[in-house]
Parts: sequence; C-alpha cells; structure tokens
Amino acid sequence: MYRRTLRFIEILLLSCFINPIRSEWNTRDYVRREHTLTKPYQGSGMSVPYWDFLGSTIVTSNYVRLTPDLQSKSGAIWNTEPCRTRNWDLQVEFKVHGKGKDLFGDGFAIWYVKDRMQTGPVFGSKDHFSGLAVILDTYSNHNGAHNHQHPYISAMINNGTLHYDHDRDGTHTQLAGCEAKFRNYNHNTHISIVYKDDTLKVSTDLEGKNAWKECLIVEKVLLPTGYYFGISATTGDLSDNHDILAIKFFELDLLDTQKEDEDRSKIIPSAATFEAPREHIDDPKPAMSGVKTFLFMMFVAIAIIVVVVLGIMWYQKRQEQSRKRLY
Ligand SMILES: *[C@@H]1O[C@H](CO)[C@@H](O)[C@H](O)[C@H]1NC(C)=O
Ligand SMILES: [Ca+2]
Repeated sequence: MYRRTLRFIEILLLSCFINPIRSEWNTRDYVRREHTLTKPYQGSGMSVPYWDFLGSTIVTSNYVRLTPDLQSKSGAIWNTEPCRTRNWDLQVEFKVHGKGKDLFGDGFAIWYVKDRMQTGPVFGSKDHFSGLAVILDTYSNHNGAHNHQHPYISAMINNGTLHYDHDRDGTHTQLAGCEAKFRNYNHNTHISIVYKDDTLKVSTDLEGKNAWKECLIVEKVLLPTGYYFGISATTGDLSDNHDILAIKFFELDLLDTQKEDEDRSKIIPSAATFEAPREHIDDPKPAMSGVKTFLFMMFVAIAIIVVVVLGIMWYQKRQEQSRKRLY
C-alpha cells in the first residue's frame, strides 16, 4: 500500500514536471494482445502465444533470454502476427547484463521487417533486410575512435539493398543514433519505438524513473503495414545475457489527416533523410590537448591584462589633460 501510494505521488509529480511521461498511463492508447509479450509468458503447455523462438533463446518464468553470457550464441523471438496498425508504440522492457566490466557484447536489435525467423549476421538476424532495425550495440567493432561512445542505439531503414557494416557499427547506414548506457542495471530498462505520422521516435527509460528520454527522432520515414516484429541478439568473442522481460504494443489513434482505408501494405521502406552508403569520413580531430588549452588560456589572460592596463593608462592621461584644461 505504502509503495503504491508512493508510486502514485511519483506519477503525479512526473506528469507535472517531466514530459513526455511513459505512455503506459495513456489509457487512450489500445494494447494489442497479438503483438504483446508479458508474464506469464507460457500459455497452456510450452508454447508462448503469438511468439516463435530461434537459436539459444530460453523462456523462464521471469524472462526470455535471447543469449546467455557465453561466447558465440545467437537467439531471437518473432511475432507470429503481421502488424496491421498504421500508428504504433512498441515498448520493450529488457535487461542486458554480464560479468564483463570492460569487455562485453555484441548487443541486440529490435526489428519490424518483411521476413521473420531468418538467422543471419546482423545481431543474429538477416542482412539486406526490408524494414526497420533499432540496434542496441554494446560493442564497438570500429578500430579507432567513433565520434560517439558505446553502448549506442541507432535506427536503420532498409529496402533490401543495404548491407549492415559491422566493422563500422552501421554508422554509415544509420538514420540517427544516441549514446545510451543500458548495461548492468539492477532495475529493468525500457525502450520505446513510436511510429506515428511517418515519424520514427526512439526513447529510453534507463534510470528507472518511469520517464522517457528522447534518443532519436526522424521524420518522413515510410514503413508498410503487414511486417513482423522480432528481437534478436548475438554474442561473439565477447558476451552478455540479453534478456527480454516484456513487449507491449500500443495502437495509436489515426490522425485527422490519415484515411482509415488507405492501403499501406505496398509501401517500400524509405526515409527522406536517408544517407546512402557514403565515403568514410574521418572522425573529427580531438579537442585541444591540456597543454594547448593551458597556453591558450594564458594568452587570453595576458591579452585581457594588457587591454585593461592600456585602458587605465589612457583614462589617466585623459583625466590629466582635462585637469590641465580646467586650469
Ligand atoms: C533502395 O534503396 C537504395 C539506397 O538508398 C536506393 O538507391 C534504391 O532506389 C531503393 N530502391 C527502391 C526500389 O526503392
Ligand atoms: Ca558493434
């Protein structure tokens, strides 16, 4: 009771001060059971309604583990029902954890794609996919520095022609991304993928504060209806437990500008801001070194002193002259 009261107050405070709050409390949105995975996972018998499993995936009463914290594992879960909804919010509660302090990997990917149940090299799933991938990459494969840190979350749209380049952590095909430290928390972590009005928005709740933090937002993203949701993970030389605790799918209202009977099933995945495979651009030069910064600050300080001293001298001289004029 005490906890519930506390939580109510917390929600009240959060809804006053933090925007946007987790849409879990947005009762207008409609949960679709056929794209949702919640405890208890198993129905009658061993099967999990609406979800199929691949590879190293195991189901316990508390989590669905895509990979254990062991080398060279690969697992996935795939929704059995195609998504017929135009505007949606897919929220995934997950936990990535392992013994590795500095070395861990590789990460996992949340899919909305044409072909389900395909194994492959992109976090355990098929390359040259058709649709959307939201990639939670824990390991930097790139030799030399990125201009961002890992773990890193990125979004990629593919019409089947693009290759995900692991050696560059997909930075050359991504739409957008953000750094996100989502490993080894005691509490569970959440990610929300909202596709609404042809805008893709990815947010995270990693602090356990029940508030979404925006990771990336991309406009003019076209995705068809009729694709499948899935989540896949891999480990290689490095490993982690990749656990999924819940998947919740919310159907969002149609906008006034959207027609109910519009056929969206033939759309080819695309994004207006899409950057086609581009030449490798060197990372920007590191900022000034400590010594350089010190010298620069000293130069600035000396310049200021000189200006001030000259100013005082000029002022005194002017005072003297005006005094002379008075007499
Ligand atoms: C698929 O994407 C590539 C890369 O952006 C683009 O060049 C090509 O025209 C697209 N194909 C179709 C059929 O949209
Ligand atoms: Ca990587």
